[in-house]
Amino acid sequence: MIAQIVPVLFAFGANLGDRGETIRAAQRQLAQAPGIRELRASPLRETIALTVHGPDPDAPRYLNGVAIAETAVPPHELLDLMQRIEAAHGRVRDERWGDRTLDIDLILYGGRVISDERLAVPHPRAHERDFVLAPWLDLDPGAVLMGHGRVSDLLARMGDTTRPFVEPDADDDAAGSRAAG
Ligand code: A4P
Ligand code: MG
Repeated sequence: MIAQIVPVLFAFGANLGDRGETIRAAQRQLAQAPGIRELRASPLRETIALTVHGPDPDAPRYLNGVAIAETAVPPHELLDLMQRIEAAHGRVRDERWGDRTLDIDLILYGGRVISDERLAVPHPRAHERDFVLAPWLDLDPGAVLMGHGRVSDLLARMGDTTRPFVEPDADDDAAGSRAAG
């Protein structure tokens, strides 16, 4: 059987280490993986940590972003790949919703509904999370979340507590040497 190519949506979160660099590196690794193409990543946003006790303004802030791509990789193989990339960036799993160097979630896999012991897609909590919806809206102002409607409406209803994040410019060194010269 020839695998079908489907659009997918990934979400990324990090609140330990060099958050932005980790997320960008993970996105490059996904983009270069066999069977994944056309990856387009959102701007990153700075967000308040949501813990099992609720939002915690004293916990290290997260950077969050999303990326869309096209793939023929089956969903559970994609999850394996995501978890290998998390592990390569030092992800440790101890407490649920605990601090982490990198979390990659699969929000959508084409129009598929998956619910088993390893994978729930569409991601069951995406619709109530500004840190997923806001960067998605940055990337795609017309975005629609399967089963929940327009992302702009969802976000307007819940309120957006995220903040744009200005990433260090990759050309900083060049700019610095220009300024110095
Ligand atoms: N799993 C099931 N469905 C999926 C999916 N669609 N994508 C399973 C990825 N994984 C999925 O995940 C636990 C298990 O979920 C995996 O083994 C996989 O088989 P995990 O990454 O080990 O643990 P987790 O992320 O702590 O758990 P959970 O419940 O998935 O967390 P959430 O709901 O993703 O929330 N606050 C801010 N500001 N920003 C964040 O990004 N993220 C979380 C994690 C909490 N607070 C946050 C943020
Ligand atoms: Mg996760």
